[in-house]
Amino acid sequence: SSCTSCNSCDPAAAELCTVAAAADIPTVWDRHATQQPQCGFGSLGVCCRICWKGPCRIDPFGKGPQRGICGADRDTIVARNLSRMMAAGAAGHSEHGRHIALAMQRVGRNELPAYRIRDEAKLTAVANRLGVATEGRAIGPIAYDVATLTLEDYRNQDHHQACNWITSSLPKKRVDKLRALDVLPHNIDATVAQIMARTSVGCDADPTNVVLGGIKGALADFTGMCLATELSDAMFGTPQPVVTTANLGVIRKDSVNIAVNGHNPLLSEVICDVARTMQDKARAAGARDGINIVGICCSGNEVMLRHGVPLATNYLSQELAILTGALDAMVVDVQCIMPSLGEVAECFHTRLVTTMDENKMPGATHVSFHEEHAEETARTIVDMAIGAFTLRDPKRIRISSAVSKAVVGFSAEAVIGALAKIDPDDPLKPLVDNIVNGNIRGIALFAGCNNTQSTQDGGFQTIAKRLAKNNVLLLATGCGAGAFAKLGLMTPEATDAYAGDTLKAVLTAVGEAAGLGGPLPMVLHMGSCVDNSRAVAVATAIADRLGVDLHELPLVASAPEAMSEKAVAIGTWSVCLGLPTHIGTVPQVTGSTVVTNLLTRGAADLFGGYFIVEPNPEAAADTLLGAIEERREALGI
Ligand code: NFS
Ligand code: SF4
Repeated sequence: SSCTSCNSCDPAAAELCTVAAAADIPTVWDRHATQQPQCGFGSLGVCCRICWKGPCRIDPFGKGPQRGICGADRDTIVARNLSRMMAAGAAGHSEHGRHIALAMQRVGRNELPAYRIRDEAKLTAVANRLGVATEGRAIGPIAYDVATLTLEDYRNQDHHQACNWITSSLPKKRVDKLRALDVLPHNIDATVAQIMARTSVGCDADPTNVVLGGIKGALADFTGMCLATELSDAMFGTPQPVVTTANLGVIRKDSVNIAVNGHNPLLSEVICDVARTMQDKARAAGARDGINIVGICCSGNEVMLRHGVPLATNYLSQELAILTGALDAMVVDVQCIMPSLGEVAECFHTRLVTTMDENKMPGATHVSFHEEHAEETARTIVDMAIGAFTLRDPKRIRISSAVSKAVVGFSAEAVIGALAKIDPDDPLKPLVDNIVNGNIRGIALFAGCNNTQSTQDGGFQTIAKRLAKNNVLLLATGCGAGAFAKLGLMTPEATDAYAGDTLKAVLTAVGEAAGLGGPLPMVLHMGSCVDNSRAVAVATAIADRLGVDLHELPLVASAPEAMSEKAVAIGTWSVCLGLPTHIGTVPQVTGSTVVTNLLTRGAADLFGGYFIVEPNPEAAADTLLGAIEERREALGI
C-alpha cells in the first residue's frame, strides 16, 4: 500500500499522515512538495557558493556562462562540491568515533561510573588486532591503551603511516592497492581539513585530483566507522540475535514512551539503563506498563541490536512518531534529526530534548549531556518524560496498528558464530562453500537513508525481494535496515515467503543449527550506519579465506534512497573497496561528464568498484544481479 500524500510504503506513514493533514501540521512530504521544482543547477552540481564573488552557475545547455567568475568550469565546481560532501560525511562518522574513543579512555581510567567494558572478549580481540598487549593485564589499562592507539588515527602527522583502523580492517591486497593509489588516510582529521583546504577558492582545480582527494576522505569515513563500531561493541556489547518489534505500533498507550533519535550510543545506552530503574515512578504517574524506550534512526538501530529495544521508525517518518499523541519525549543527540521536530512537538505534549551542546534545536529543551554525569542527565530526561505523560490529551492519541516482528542482531561475530554451529573448526567454510557451489549467488548490503525523492522504503523492498528470490544473501544497516524491520522482512517467515530455494535451504540450515528454530531472517540486520563496517568485516574474512581481494567477490551494495553527506562518503568507500554500488538517488554530479565518468567507469579501473545510478528499483535489481554473475564468472565459479 502506498499513500500518495506521504509517498511511503510504510502502512504507519499512511495512517499518521492523515492525522498530520487533519491537524494542519506539515510533514517532510508537504515540505518536499513546496520545494518543487527543485533547482536544476543544484541538482546537476554546477552551482558554486565557495566564495563571495559568487554564487556562480554554469549553463548546462552550453549557451550561457561556462565558467564561474574565478574561471572554475563545471568539472571543477562539481568535483569540489562532491568532495566537500565526502569530507562532511567523514567528519560526522569520525566525530562519533572520537566521542566513543575519548569515553573509552576515561572508562579505562575508571572515571566514568555510568560505563564499563561489557564485552571483554571483544576488547581483547580488538587489542590483539591493533597490537596492544593483553597478556596478564587488567581490562582497564587495555581499554585505555586501545582508545589511545585509536586516537592516534586522529593525531598522527606522518603521512607515510596509514591509519591503524583502516589497515587492520581490510584484506592486505586491498590495503596495498589503496596505498599505491595514495588514497589511504594517515589521519582522519587532517584528511577532512585537507579536503576543505584544497577545495577552497583558487586551489585544486583538476577535477580528477579533487575527487581523489575526496576519496581519501571517504576512506577516512570508513576508518572512523570501523573504530566507532568496534569500540562501541567493547563498551556496550557485541550484538547477538534477538527477537523484537518494529514500526510506530511499538509506541504504547499505557507506557511513558521515550524515543531515542540520532546516533551515538553513549547517550541512548544510559537512557535505557536508567529507565529500567525508574519503572515504579512511571507507574506511580499512571503509566500502567511503565517506561517504554523506542528507537528512531541509527540510535534506534544501536539499542535495537544490543538490547532488543523496539524500533519506532526510520529517518523519513520521525515526525510521525510525535503525531501518535502518545510519545512523551523524544531525546536526540547528533545527525539526521529533522529541525522541524520542535514545531511538531509544540503541537503536542511531547518534550523534545536536545543533549549535545553542538546540536541544539529551536523548540527543544536542552539538557547538556556529558559522560561524567550521564546517569544524572538521563534521570532528568526520564523525569521530564514522566511529567509529560501526565499532560497527554487522550483525545489526540492515535496508537498505530503497524507493528512487525524483527529478528535482528547480526554482528560479524554473530554471523560467524551461527556458522560455527555447522562447522566449529572452520566457521567460514559453510558460507564459502555455498557461495562457490552457487546455492548463494552473492551477498548484497543494503545501506543508507530515506529520501523524499523516492517512495519511502519502496526501493529497499522491491530490490531485496528480487535479490532474495535469486538466492542472494542480504545484509542491511541504517535506515535501510529500519525499512526492512518495519515491513516484516527481517523474519524467518519472510525467508520462507520470498527467498529462492537454495538460499532458503542455507538460511534454514544455519538458523536451525544456531538454535533459532527456523531459518535466519531474509535480511540480516547488522546495525546502524557506522556498522557498515560489520559487513566489510564479513567480506574481508571471506576474501582472506579465499586469498582474493574484495573486488573479485560477488558482493554488491545498494542505497536506494541515499540522502545524507554521510551516505555520499559511505557509497564512495564502498566503490573504493571494490563493490558495484547502487544508488537510487541521482547524485548531484551529472553536470560534469568528467566526474560522472570517473564515478561510474573510471573507478572500476582504479578500484574495481563503481557506482550504478538507477532510480528504478526493478532495473536496479537486474543490474545488481548482473554484476554478481559477472563477478562469479570472472572467479570461475
Ligand atoms: Ni545513515 Fe543513520 Fe538514516 Fe541515512 Fe541518517 S539515520 S547514519 S545517514 S538517514 S541511514
Ligand atoms: Fe564563483 Fe569561483 Fe567563487 Fe565558485 S569559487 S563562487 S565559481 S568565483
